[in-house]
Amino acid sequence: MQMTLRWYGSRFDTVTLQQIRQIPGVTGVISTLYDTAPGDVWELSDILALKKEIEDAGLSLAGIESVNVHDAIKAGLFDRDKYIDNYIATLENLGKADIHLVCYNFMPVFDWTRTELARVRPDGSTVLAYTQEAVDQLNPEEMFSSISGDTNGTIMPGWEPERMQHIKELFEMYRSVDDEALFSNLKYFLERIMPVCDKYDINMAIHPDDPAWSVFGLPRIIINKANILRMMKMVDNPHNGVTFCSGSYGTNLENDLPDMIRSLKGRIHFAHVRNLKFHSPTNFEESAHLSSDGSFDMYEIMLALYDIGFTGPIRPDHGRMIWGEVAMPGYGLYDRALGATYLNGLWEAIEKSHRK
Ligand SMILES: [Mn+2]
Repeated sequence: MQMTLRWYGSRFDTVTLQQIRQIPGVTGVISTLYDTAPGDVWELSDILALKKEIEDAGLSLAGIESVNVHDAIKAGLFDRDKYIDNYIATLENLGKADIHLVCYNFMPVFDWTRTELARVRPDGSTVLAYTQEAVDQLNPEEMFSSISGDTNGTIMPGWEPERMQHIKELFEMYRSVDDEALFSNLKYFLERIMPVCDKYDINMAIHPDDPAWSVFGLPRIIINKANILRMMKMVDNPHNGVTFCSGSYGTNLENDLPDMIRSLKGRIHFAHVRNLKFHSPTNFEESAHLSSDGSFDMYEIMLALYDIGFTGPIRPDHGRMIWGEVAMPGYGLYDRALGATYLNGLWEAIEKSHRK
């Protein structure tokens, strides 16, 4: 296991590499070329420059989150092959730069959905939160404008203003795409990219849909154990793997997180570990990482990762906004640093108790 933090690049992130370097036990970052659009080919020189900047700061570039998949691929449009060719060219360049992990998602239109970006908790910290009741009262365009005032001046991944201007067209694109069609479009994409992944040993790690159910009538497939096992089997290659995100699969309380982890042995290439606090099955907020602050048993989650011999990068994913920090919601320095330290503590305890 390698503890990492997500980092958006020096032009976009409020957190610096020097700060990340000082968090004990964090040895790498997960980054991206944040100013590329889905469908663009990533230039090798840009990838190498990003890698060098990170390594010069004493950290490693442990993987990419994300190389986004163009909507034409997800919706299975007539021109999808052009975008898949570009995706393959990007993977080829990442492989040449000795990068072997790519996180992506296959969610139509939105990367993720929250109804509040700064819900105030009793201790005064603020967190991202979701209530189904709020979603049911909004249309998708209102959803964007309702949260866009709370981003602290940052651009949130998947909610880029340019994209949201075309939201009606995006919904139109997916009108005839149901879960089965989305599965088959994912299979087509994976079958085409597996040869380049085999050549460069690149682990593809699909991120679950968040929340793990359909919103605004859009299809959603990466939501539970049955679907993710189906996905593994439909393109049965170890490079076709997953990002296990406890906070995303955990949105559905019927998902047994440790059991899911154990069923995915060998196919979890990347882990996001964070906690949620539920007020009802459809009203939750992102809590601190500690088990006692949320609804999940974080020890059992880390133990399951240990038991399957997980060796990939892990990150504390989102954190609360605390101590007056102003940053991208979920991506401040302080609470993610506390989360990384806590998860490292759990891991050390698990490791040592197994050695005895
Ligand atoms: Mn995640």
